[in-house]
Amino acid sequence: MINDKVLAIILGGGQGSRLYPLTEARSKPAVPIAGKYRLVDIPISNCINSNIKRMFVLTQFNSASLNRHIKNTYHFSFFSSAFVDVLAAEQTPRNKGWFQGTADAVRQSMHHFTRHDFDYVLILSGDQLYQMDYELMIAEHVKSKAKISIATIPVNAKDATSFGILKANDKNVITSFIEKPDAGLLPEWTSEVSDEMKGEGRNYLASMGIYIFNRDLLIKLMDDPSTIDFGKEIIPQNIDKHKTLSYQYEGYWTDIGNIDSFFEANIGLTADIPDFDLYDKSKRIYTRARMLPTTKVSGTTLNKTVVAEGCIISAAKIEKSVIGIRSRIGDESTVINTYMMGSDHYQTLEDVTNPNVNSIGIGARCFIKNAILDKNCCIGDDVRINGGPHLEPTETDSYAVKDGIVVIKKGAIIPNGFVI
Ligand code: ADQ
Ligand code: ADP
Repeated sequence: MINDKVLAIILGGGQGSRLYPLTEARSKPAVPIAGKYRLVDIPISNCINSNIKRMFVLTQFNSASLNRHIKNTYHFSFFSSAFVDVLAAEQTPRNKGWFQGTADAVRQSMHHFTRHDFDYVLILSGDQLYQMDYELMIAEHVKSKAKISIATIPVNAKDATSFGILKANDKNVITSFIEKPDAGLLPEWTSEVSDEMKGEGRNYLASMGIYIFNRDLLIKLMDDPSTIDFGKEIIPQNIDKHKTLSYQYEGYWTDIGNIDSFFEANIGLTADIPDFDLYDKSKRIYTRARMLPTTKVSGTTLNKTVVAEGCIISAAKIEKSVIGIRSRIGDESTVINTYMMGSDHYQTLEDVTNPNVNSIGIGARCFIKNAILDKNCCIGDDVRINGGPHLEPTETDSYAVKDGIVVIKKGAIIPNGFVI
């Protein structure tokens, strides 16, 4: 089977601080999403669902929570060749430290890959929300005898400046590529897209940052240490030299690399029919099996809300929110448009009733709107958090405001009556 010849490399994140403060104490792939998953579960699940069984996750630093999550989640049969290995940037006599960019990350880890038997490398981003069958893309790549393939998606002019934009001929071979063009250049970069996409104003073909390379070519390209990034150097420098295919995808796909898009993607799960479908058996998203008890709710009006396992909720109202595992929300509280990640453990009954111990979760009579509450936060009673564009960007020890969204840091203690 062709997929046995594929090695997947998941780019887990650079030094970038776009998801800060969620990445203050953990590496990006370990950031919790959708109430019970981690970012890295998305590309790993897509690989498993596409019958790709060998995966490396490249990360800038070795976080305990990422290793624990991978170790506790992805158990493969003793008789299977499947694995998920985390490779953190390491100091060696040749490499002095951090990965400088995406291509540099792959270059520095090349010696780990070449030990394996493979013909194709599938390179994936670690911060995108989508469900894609890579098997189809690999089949197109092999059929067309391309050396490189790039998954592409039509986008509108507003988004086009944040992506690699390309043009392809009628055989889907890429003829030109520009990384994140200035708005002024856009008129030269429109493509022929389907009527449906045209109707939505999506006239530009963007790179999804998902690449297939033939093994020999990747090894050769990684020999040149001056190339740092795929989007900035490797792709633009090689489309003329090696046949590069555009594999067009029109399903749901979104980049969740910053706080704003991360927040929107999570809250998007509360829609009647979410774009990202967690309820499709054939596209299952895997995560750690935790054996948590059921969620208990009393006296709460829940509207368009997703609640994970093991929660204890007695709030007045929760609306358009994602409530993560083991969350506790107290009497008469209101939570609107909020992603609460939940907690790593339960406190004992004595702790919960002891006024001298901070309770994990949201206390009584709180009002929380437009916020992300990282894990294990202790929000006291009568706290008011009202995020929105009226708030200036700011940061304290316990919270940050980014794009008007209030992010309460992991384990932060917000005292009774506090107002943001
Ligand atoms: P960006 O997303 O801006 O554009 P980049 O910052 O290189 O590109 O990130 C790509 C992926 O690699 C992300 O998952 C990121 O976290 C990870 N990453 C970045 N630096 C890394 C490092 N040093 N070590 C490990 N992982 C790292 C890219 C392409 C565009 C394309 C968009 C689509 O360059 O052409 O349109 O992706 O999202
Ligand atoms: P994150 O990546 O969200 O920061 P971690 O993976 O580091 O989280 O922490 C989650 C793990 O920590 C879980 O395995 C949980 O069992 C454990 N844990 C954290 N704090 C406690 C605690 N106070 N008591 C028991 N277990 C804890």
